[in-house]
Amino acid sequence: MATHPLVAAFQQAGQGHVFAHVEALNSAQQAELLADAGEVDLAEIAELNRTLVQKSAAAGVDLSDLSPAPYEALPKNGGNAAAWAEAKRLGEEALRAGRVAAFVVAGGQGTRLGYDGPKGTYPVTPVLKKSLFQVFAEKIRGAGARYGKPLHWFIMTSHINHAATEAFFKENKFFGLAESHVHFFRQGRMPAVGFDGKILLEEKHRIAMSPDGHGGSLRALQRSGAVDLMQREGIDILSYFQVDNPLVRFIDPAFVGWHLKTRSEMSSKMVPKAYAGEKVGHFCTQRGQTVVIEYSDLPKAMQEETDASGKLRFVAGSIAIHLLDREFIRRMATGADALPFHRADKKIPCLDAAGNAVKPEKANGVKFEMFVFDALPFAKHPVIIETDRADDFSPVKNAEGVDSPKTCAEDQLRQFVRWANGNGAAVAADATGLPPFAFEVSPLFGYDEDSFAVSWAARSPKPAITAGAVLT
Ligand code: UD2
Repeated sequence: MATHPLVAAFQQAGQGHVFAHVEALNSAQQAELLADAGEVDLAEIAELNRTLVQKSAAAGVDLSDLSPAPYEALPKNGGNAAAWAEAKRLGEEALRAGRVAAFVVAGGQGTRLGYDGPKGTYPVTPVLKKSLFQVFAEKIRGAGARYGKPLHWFIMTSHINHAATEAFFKENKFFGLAESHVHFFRQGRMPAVGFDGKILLEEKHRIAMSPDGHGGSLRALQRSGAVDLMQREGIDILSYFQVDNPLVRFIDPAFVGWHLKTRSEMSSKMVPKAYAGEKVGHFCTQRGQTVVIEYSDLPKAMQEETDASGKLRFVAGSIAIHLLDREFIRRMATGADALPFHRADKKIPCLDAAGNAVKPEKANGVKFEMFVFDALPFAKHPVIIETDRADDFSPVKNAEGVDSPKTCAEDQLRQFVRWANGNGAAVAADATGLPPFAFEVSPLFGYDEDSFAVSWAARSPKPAITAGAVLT
């Protein structure tokens, strides 16, 4: 073992301590440690130590020359109605041609929600308590039926939840989707380091490794063969969304159309921020490029800055909904351009030099993550479009309060009421649009305003909307 080339490489890189306890390990454990070590790019870690770890925590984010990014406003907010209609037409054509696939990033740990299990298995709908994964699966089925082309769905997991995610789909018979159209792949991992740059051990036979951030999806898509599969299937647009947001319209013809007509390599949806300090990224322009500055990196004064009319200046919030061009993904994954890493200081359970377990009270090390929105500056012609928050964004992030299961279920209900009442139903609702009882619309009945209207028109008599009703 002492002569293994990996051990020598770690020693040479000043990381030899990773193998300090190797003599106490049995052969299976030694193999596990070697497998972990084999995943580590020592040159990359050395570079990150130099550029991120040995600097102050705030270093690394360039805030110079920032201005608010332009975006295509919705027609009701002054946008060009004819251009939006044309975009929708183009997007529908692309969907009918099967050029779009869905892609959810579901590798995160979901610690804030305090839920043990893959976040996609979390129950969210108001009556049937369908899981997030079921909601997405049924939206995909609904869209496949509407456009006459079953969509492919890519699901990125991490080493922490991969097996449990696959098992959940199997148990639920893929929620009626063809198994051949659902593709799971695991994202990459990065080792955590102490503030001294030394790689941390989780156990004597295990390096403290964590998912490499949702930006890791670009290289994982390429590595897993997803990009090649897209090419074989004639898919050139990947619709990216997060696992925590059941409202997301990831099959949105107008969005696809804007992406196509501007020849964009990466497109994003924005909502005007609900309040200055909302925890979303900010779309900005920096020396001619589109960038996203995360809420934690934009100084409070800039978050709160207003223009002459009193409106927030940096108003465009990123809700993590993007379209990615297939060949752009390939280029980002294999070419010279690479996403930067961000540093996150965390409490990382680990072993001390003597091999004793440490449960830190405060941050004791650094995790490295890539963010997918950092691809925007590399994309040609990126376009940002406005969307209605009520129709695209109500994530489940916290157990209580904002962005909780309660607010998310209420936002789903408000959406169902808008759809129903927009088609002549007369569901009572309070001033915020919330009905006095829970009911539910299956995505198979309607997954957006248009598909709902089609199903509603086809029904005679019209479905009764009462407490506990499920439109399916
Ligand atoms: C993200 C955005 C924020 C805003 C918000 C909207 C970042 C850094 N911030 O904040 O700007 O758009 O979402 O809801 O993205 N994930 C992986 N692998 C990883 C890490 C995360 O798949 O290694 C997935 C995770 O499963 C989830 C998504 O990425 O679907 C977002 O992760 P988060 O909950 O850490 O992001 P959040 O809420 O801090």
